[in-house]
Amino acid sequence: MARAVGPERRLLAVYTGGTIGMRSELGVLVPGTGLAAILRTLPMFHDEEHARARGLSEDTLVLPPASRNQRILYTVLECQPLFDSSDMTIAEWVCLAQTIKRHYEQYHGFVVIHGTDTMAFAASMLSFMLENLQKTVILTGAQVPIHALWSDGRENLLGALLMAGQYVIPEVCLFFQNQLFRGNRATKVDARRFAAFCSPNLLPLATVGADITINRELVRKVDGKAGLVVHSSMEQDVGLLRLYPGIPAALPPLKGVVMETFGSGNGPTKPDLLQELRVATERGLVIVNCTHCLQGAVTTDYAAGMAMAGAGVISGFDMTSEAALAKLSYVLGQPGLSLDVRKELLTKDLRGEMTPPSVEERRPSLQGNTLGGGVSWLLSLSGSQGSDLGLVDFNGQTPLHAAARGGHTEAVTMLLQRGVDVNTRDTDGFSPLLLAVRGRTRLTARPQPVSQPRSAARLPEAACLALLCLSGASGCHWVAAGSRGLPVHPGAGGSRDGAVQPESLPPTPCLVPGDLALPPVPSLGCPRP
Ligand code: ASN
Repeated sequence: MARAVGPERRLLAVYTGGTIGMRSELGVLVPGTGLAAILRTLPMFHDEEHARARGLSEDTLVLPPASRNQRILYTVLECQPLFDSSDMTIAEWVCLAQTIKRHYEQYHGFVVIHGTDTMAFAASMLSFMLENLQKTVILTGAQVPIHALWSDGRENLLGALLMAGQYVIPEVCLFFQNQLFRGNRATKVDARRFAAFCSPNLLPLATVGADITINRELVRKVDGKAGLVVHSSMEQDVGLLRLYPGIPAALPPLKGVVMETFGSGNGPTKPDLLQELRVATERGLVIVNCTHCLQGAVTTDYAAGMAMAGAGVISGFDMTSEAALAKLSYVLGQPGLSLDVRKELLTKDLRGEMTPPSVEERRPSLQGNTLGGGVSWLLSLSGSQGSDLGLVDFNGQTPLHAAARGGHTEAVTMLLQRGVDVNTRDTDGFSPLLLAVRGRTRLTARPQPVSQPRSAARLPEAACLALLCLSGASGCHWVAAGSRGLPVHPGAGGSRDGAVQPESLPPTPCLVPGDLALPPVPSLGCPRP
């Protein structure tokens, strides 16, 4: 390790994508172009006056002086396409290594701007690909886009440029939140906090505060005469297998799988992978998404996370993989539940094992198959003695309100069979039946596209009918649906014992309460259907 000398230090900043340059599109974060243009407008990243006086070319940016007699000049090389790093593979990292090799003689050091989700993989890969490295290579990125008011991107990128410009640390490093780690010792531990990385088994190579402290004895020594070798022939057919208790020698067809994903639950958006996941989940395989980070939760903030939800993968929120495996085993082992109810159970906190997002925090998700909190609460109780299915929450709602409102037929059926009162009014005066009818009204008001899966389109109706069939709708004054423009359901048949199938319902017309105008649905503490 040496302090870099010379009046000008030239760096190449290779921008591969990641949150640092992302923008929001349709409510999810996607890679954004034009990072150099943004940096040019930020005085901490570019001294235009100096650039003009010095006659620097258009593509060269220059930092304000960090020391009296040294300037750091840098060029941003923007990759095409840009990636959410969840989509990076060994092939992209080989290209990155070759890019560094191609520009090796022109620059004093290299900064790689990369998404955080797979940054530790990238840094590790590069450390093996780049042999006899004599120059500093630093990967960095951000948890929040650089153009946001409160972003870690500015500090991280500036720190990486300063470290690569001022010091010769001949290693592949990762700079995040004022710490310079050896790249192949770092791991992403937090999906949200700015201190996203740690190096559990090696102290940082450097720490930046008011002063920069370099752990000199940790920095690897180099053979000054050897030239850089890039190892491009990396085997791609390698995998990562986490053992779990009871793993069999040959994997049987599984019913449930915990999938460890990157950061906030992101994964590759390769169509073939997503298609396989979709086919598997549609066949009935239950896949729970857990982040490999120690802290943070699975969200649908990124397009790469939304894709997982779209493939039918269930969010494990902030569950550990250990808890998710145990929960899968428990939920799939319960007799007599439908697949939908099992999936709903997995999204609920049953034993304090996870923190599902509050209603306000919930983003519209492609999963759209969530019961209200009341049902998980019910189901967590239903196996134990002393459960009271008629308990209400602070809105005066029973689990049946949540199930009816969400149109979850099986849950409605089960609750009614266990005697939960269909006429209990919540604090806004709604009974479960009214909520189910209302759900159906809203659905039928908007014609569903023909391609809409039948089950999704029919659930509220089925729940409504289940309520009517199983409760007998006694004690209320009802008028036929026709008066409110609701179609009459033509089904036939039904059962008190099993789940009600939309096809096998009795010829009960779908009814609405005649003496009630339908007020707006109040906030129920559960997601809207
Ligand atoms: N999903 C992003 C990425 O890895 C996460 C980030 O950069 N903070 O590209």
